[in-house]
Amino acid sequence: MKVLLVEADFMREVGRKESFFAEPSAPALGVNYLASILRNRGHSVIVLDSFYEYLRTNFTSPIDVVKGTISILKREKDIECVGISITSPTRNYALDIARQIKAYDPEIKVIGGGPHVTILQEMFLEKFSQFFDFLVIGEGDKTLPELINALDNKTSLTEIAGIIYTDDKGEIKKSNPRSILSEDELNNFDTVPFTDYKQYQKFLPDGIIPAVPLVTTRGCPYHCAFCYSPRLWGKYRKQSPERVLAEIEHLVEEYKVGYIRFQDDTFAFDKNRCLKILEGITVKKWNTKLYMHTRFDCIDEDIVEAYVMAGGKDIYFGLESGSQKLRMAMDKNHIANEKIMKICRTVKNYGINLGLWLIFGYPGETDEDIQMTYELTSKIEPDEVKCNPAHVHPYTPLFYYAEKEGIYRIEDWLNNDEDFFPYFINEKGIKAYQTCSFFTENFSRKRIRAVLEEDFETTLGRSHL
Ligand code: B12
Ligand code: SF4
Repeated sequence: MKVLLVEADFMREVGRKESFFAEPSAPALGVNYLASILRNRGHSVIVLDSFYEYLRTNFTSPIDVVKGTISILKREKDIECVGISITSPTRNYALDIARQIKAYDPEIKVIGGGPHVTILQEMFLEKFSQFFDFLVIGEGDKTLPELINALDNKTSLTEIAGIIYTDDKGEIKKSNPRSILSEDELNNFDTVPFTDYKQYQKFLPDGIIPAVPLVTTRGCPYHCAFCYSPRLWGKYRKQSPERVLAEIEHLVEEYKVGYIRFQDDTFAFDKNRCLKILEGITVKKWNTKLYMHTRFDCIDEDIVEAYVMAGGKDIYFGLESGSQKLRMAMDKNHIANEKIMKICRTVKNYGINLGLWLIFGYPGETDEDIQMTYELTSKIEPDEVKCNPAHVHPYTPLFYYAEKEGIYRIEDWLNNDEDFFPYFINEKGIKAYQTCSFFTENFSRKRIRAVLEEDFETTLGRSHL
C-alpha cells in the first residue's frame, strides 16, 4: 500500500536560512521510524514534515504542511492512506490537514497517532470521526504495520491491539491495549529499524543532513507534576549502547550528520550506559557535535568529561525555577541551589553551552520565587534560557489540580479551535508570559549573538569532511 506520513509540526525551529544552519533543525523522528518499518514490510511511504517542507521550498516560503499534503496527494494519485502525527500543541494543524484530506478525497484513510490522541483516545475520535478513520494509541511501531497490512489485505481489524476506530454501524470500537515495546524489541532492527533520510538529502548542500534527533530510551523514570512524558511512554526502557552506537555510525556514514541531538527525556539517567555510549563515540572519532538534555541529579563530572571528549557541545537542564519550594511542588528535584550552581560551573568550565528551561506562573509562585529564579539564573550565566508559562497537559497532576480549581476541563483540549494551550489564566498566568519574555530577553542575548556570529562551516560541524 502507498502511505503518506505527516508530521503536523509548523513551529519547529523556523527562521532564516542562516539560523537554520546555525541552530540546525532536524527531521521528525517518530514518523521517520514508522516510515522505515512500513518500507521494510513492502509498503511505499512518503514522509512530509516541516523540515522537509522547509528544504523543499528552498528555505524561503513559510511552511505549509496542509498545502504540501494535498499537493502530494494530487501528484501521487495511488496514496490510499495518510498517517498524521499529533501532539497537543499541533493538534489544530493536524485537524486542518485531516479535514483537507477528507474534502479532497473521502476514500483516503486517515490515521491519527502520537501523544495527543494517546491522551484523549475515544474522546478525540467521537469528536472528529468525520476526519479520522483510525487512531493508534501509544507506540505505533508494531500497531501501524499491522493496521496497514489489514487495510491492504482487507482483513479483520479486531485482533489488532492499540487502535480505536468507527465500525460500519458508526460505533466507536476500541481494541485491547498494545503492550509497550520490550528492551529487546527496542534493540531489534526489525521492530525499530534505522531511519531513512534519503528523501531530504537532495535538498541539502552535498546531501549532508546537518542535525538529527535520537531518542535512545522510551519514557522517563521521574514524574514531574507538569510533565506528560511518563504517562505517554509507560515504563522507562533503554536501548543498549551497542545499538545506539550502530545507529550513530549509520547516520554519520550515510548522511555525514554533524550534530546528534539526544532528545531522550533524561539522557544521563543511567550513568554506566551513558558513559559507554560517550566513550564509544570518542573511540570512533566521528567528530560529531552532541546535544543532550538531562536533570541536575543525573549528571556528574565523569559524565561531563566523557561528553566533552565525545564532542559534546550543548547540555540543557530543566531548572524550572530558582525556588526550591516550587521545584518541590513540581516534584522536580530536591537538589539545593548550591549543588545546582556547582554542576553548572563544571559544565561551563568544560566549555559546554549551557541551556536552562524555566517555567513561570506555576501555582503558588510568588514574586519572591521569581526573584530567586532571577538570582540563580544570573549566577549561572546560561548561554540560553527557554521559558514557558506553566502549561496544563492533560491528565498530569498539574491538570488535576487545575480541574479541581475549576480552571480547565479535559474537553477544553477538544473544543477550542484557537491556538489554545491551557496555562493558568489569572493575574499570574498573564504575568507568566511577560516574565518569560523578560528572562528570554535578558539571558539569551549572548547565545543569539553567538549563533549569528558563528562561522557557517564550523557551526555545521563539517570540519571532518
Ligand atoms: C524532540 C522533541 C521536540 C522537538 C521536535 C519535535 C518533533 N516534532 O519532532 C522540539 C524541541 C522542537 C520540541 C518542541 C516542543 N515540544 Co516536544 N518533544 C520532543 C521529545 C523529547 C521527543 C520526540 C520524539 O522524537 N520521540 C521519539 C519518537 C519515536 O516518538 P514519537 O514521535 O512520539 O512517535 C511514536 C508514537 O508517539 C507514535 N506516533 C507518533 N506519531 C504517529 C503517527 C501515526 C500515524 C502513528 C500511527 C503513530 C504515531 O508512534 C511512534 C513510535 O512509537 C518528546 C518527548 C518524548 N520523549 O517523546 C517531546 C514532546 C513530544 N514535546 C512536547 C511538547 C509539549 C513540546 C513543546 C510544546 C514544548 C514547549 N513548551 O515549547 C514544543 C512544541 C513543539 C511542537 N510544535 O509540537 C510534549 C508533547 C505532549 C503532548 N501532550 O502532546 C512531549 C511528549 C514532551 C512532554 N514531556 O510532554 N519537542
Ligand atoms: S520533566 Fe523531564 S525529568 Fe520530569 S518527568 Fe518530564 S521528562 Fe522526566
